[in-house]
Parts: sequence; structure tokens; C-alpha cells
Amino acid sequence: MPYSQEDQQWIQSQLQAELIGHEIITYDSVDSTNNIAKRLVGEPDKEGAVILANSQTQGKGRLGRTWHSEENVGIYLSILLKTSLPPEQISRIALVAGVALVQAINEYSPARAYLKWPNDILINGKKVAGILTEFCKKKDLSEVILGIGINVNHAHFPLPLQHIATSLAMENGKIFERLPLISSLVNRLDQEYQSFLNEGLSPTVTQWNLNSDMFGKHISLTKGTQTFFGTAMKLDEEEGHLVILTDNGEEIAFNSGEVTLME
Ligand code: BT5
Repeated sequence: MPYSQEDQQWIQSQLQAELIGHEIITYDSVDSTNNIAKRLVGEPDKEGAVILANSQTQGKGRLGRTWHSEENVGIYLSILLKTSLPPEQISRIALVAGVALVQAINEYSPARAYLKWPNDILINGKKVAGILTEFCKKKDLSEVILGIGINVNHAHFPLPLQHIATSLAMENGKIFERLPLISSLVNRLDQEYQSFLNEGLSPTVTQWNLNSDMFGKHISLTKGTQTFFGTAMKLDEEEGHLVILTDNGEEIAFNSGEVTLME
């Protein structure tokens, strides 16, 4: 069902927002909630506003990929944040969001969700949620659009996604209400983001490491045309980079790349 005015008011009534979630704007179908958020860049009082849609016709993944956004069964939202971070550090906001997202999912899902670097959420090895951050500069204003998609009540996926995607319903054998999950997520995003602004990245990295099951596992990491093989060790505290002990015995920290778990 599309979000009703009562749904919007209910979510709003659950929020303790300092910044993220002071306003919720709901839509039925949009091209991409990130695109809607982008149009608000530079408008007064829109920092922290949540754009929430019931479906997307052109949901976006990273690097020009698409995000399957079926109506009624998923959560598709975007948040606008002003930032003074340089573009190469925007990935920190995705780490902050990842922690809030995995914790919100695990509050409701008995089947445990884990983070996979840089910002996938997996249950039983399949992707249940994803994060897309986009950097937007208008005049002297830098803003980040933080987009989050969660597969909640999908009963099936199109063929190309069947082996890699899952939903909370498929993993737990029951239907979930979207509204409590949305309000928990937004409250956690607000808290985690405040902690990041006040204390830096370290508390986020600690929580990230605790909510991932990729460490100690053999992985391949592809960056550009190069592929590295090794064991995932941790995210480093200062930058949130992925530290790998390569099969050649070298420790390397990566700021980006595509990870595949080998076992
Ligand atoms: C992501 O990209 O995981 C970021 C997804 C962000 C989606 C949100 S929804 C609200 C906001 N508005 C948007 O337009 N986007 C954001 P990436 O890591 O590149 O993963 C994309 C890949 O995951 C695709 O190429 C598919 O292989 C797979 N995929 C597509 N849709 C999926 C889904 N619903 N569930 C799981 N996997 C999916």
C-alpha cells in the first residue's frame, strides 16, 4: 500500500530527531528518491529531511547499476545532509548509515543481518539492503544524498537477482510492517550521525566491525582492473578503510573496491 497521511504522521510521532527525520515527505511512485532529494539541495531547512517512496521506477545502485524497487514491499528512502567533508571522505557517511541500517534490521529480523564492505547488508549471504551516497555541489554548498533501500516483504525477485537478493520475509517466513522499521532506522541514523559529527569515525568503526561477519574470511577485492586475494582483517579506525592481509603477506588498506567472499 502507498504510505497514507496517517502512516506519515505515525512515523513522525516515533522520531526523536535532532537532525535526520525532522521532516518526512512521502510519495507513491518516483523515479528515484535520491533524485527527488537532489532537487531540494540548497533549499532552507531541508537538511535531514527524509524522502520516502512506495516504489521507484529508476532506483539507482552504485556505479550506474539499478536497484529493483517493487511497490508496496520495500523501503526506499533518501536523506539530504550538508557536509564539509571532502568528496573522498563521503564514504564515511555510508559506513555510519550501514551501522544504523544493520542494527535497525536486526531489531526486527530473527535471521541475523551482517555488513559486507563497503555497504551491503546480507542475510545468509544474500543482499537484503543497500546504500548509495551521492555527492552534490551547488555554488559553495556541498551536500550528500544518502539513499537506502531495504527488501522487506518481497516474495520473489526477477531472475537475474534470484541468487543474490533476498528479503526479510523470505529469510524469516513472515511479513514485516514497514513503519516501525522506518522509524527505528531514522532514529538510529540520527543518533549515529550525531555521534560521528561529535566523536569522529571511531565509534562507528567499532560497531561496524562487530556487525560484520567478513573478517577472517578469504576474499577477493577488485579495484579498477586489479584484483587482490587475501584475508579481510578489519576496518581501520581512522579512515574506515578495509584492511586485507594479502596472500603475499602484505597488509593493504583499501578505500574502495568490490569484495567477493571466497568461501
Ligand atoms: C546498492 O548499490 O546497493 C545501493 C542501493 C541503494 C538503493 C536506494 S533505494 C533509495 C535510494 N534511491 C535510489 O535510487 N537508490 C537508493 P550496488 O552495491 O551497486 O548494488 C546494486 C546491485 O545489486 C545491482 O547491480 C544488482 O545486482 C543488485 N540488486 C539490484 N536490486 C536489488 C535489490 N532490490 N536487492 C538486492 N540486490 C539488488
